[in-house]
Amino acid sequence: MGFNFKELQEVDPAIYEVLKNELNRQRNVIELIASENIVSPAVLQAMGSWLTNKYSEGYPNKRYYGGNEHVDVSEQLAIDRAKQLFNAEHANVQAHAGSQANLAAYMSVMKPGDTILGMSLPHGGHLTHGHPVNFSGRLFNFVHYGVDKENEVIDIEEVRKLALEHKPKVILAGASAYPRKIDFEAFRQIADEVNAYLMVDMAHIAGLIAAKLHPDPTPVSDVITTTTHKTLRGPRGALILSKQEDRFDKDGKKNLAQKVDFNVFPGMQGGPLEHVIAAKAVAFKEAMQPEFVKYQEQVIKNAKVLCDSLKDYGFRIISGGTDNHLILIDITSKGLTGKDAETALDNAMICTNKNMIPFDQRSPFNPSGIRLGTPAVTSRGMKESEMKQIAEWINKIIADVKNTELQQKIKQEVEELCKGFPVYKGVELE
Ligand code: DSN
Repeated sequence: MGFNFKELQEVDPAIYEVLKNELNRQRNVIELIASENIVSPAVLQAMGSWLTNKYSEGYPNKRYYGGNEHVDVSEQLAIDRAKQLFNAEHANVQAHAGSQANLAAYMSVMKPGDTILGMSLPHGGHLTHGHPVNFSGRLFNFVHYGVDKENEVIDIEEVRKLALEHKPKVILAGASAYPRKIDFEAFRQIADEVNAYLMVDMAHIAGLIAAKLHPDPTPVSDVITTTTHKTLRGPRGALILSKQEDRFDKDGKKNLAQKVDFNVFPGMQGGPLEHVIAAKAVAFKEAMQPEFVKYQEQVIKNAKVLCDSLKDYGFRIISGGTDNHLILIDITSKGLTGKDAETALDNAMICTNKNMIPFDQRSPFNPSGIRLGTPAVTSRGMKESEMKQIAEWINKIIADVKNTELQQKIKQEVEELCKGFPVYKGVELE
């Protein structure tokens, strides 16, 4: 892999040191954070390029600055590939991150103060799905649905009941800690019953959807947001897809696609990150290859094996299993809190994150759960046998959580395993 950091080493040894240390960390860690992944060298090269020098406010062929003839090509490729990958009518590739994508999408289908029905954060939703501390909860009137207390799966009857009661302008489907398939068609039916837009935030599962391994939100949604760096395995950033037509404003000055573009720029953002947009184009191309489908199949297989092995060790799994890339564990079933478990696993270089679980009695700073995911370990080439090994390590650490000697011993075993699955082979930082 062709990367040379000589100039950086000379100009800024402190930052060079951070890059070196972080590469070593990524090489020696079992990365189970469900929202992380490892991008390809091609994505890294596009992102770490001189395209960052260009100002290109506006859209391809309609810019406020000169000299955009080349970034017009990369941005148009990103748009066309995103549309092709998800079979969407319109794509905006400029959103800097998932939060910005969600704000632009909200502003395209609502006005501040309007009512929107989304999934609550402790039940698997996201901060930008109406949490009171976030812009979303401050600007819009969010009503929240959750999962059923018994089976911990989205309670679609509750969604219908709340929709009929509150008559939201928008219904939002999508989650950041939900291990089951989402039935977008059922959400569409409810949206139709109450004359609402359907918005989907598919950030976690975009890669699975691109590989056709999860129900597809595109035919039934008005607007879809996603980050590009999770299962989709692109650069850190976001994407908005939409229908051309606005179903409730057919004769308006702008159609829905135009509203989305307007709300990203000039509505919310300034200059687009053209180096990141070029890297998104590369990632979308990679996601169209047959190997990408095989990768996503393995992500799901790995999650199932990891989940089943943990279940066999007596862990309580939220909803009893997983259909996607992530597993949510009620770690109080082992007499621990999410924070204790995260710290102990971290000590052995097994990286997870503490997470709220549905109906959590604890606080977000020390919740009852941990969330695990398989996108990053699968990108390294790990398969079912490694998942069984990881589950065994997790079980040993959690069973004897204060045993720092054991954590150090497992850390060495983790390092040994990681050597067989190199990250950015050939990049050597002294
Ligand atoms: N922070 C992301 C996650 O971990 O799911 C969501 O934004």
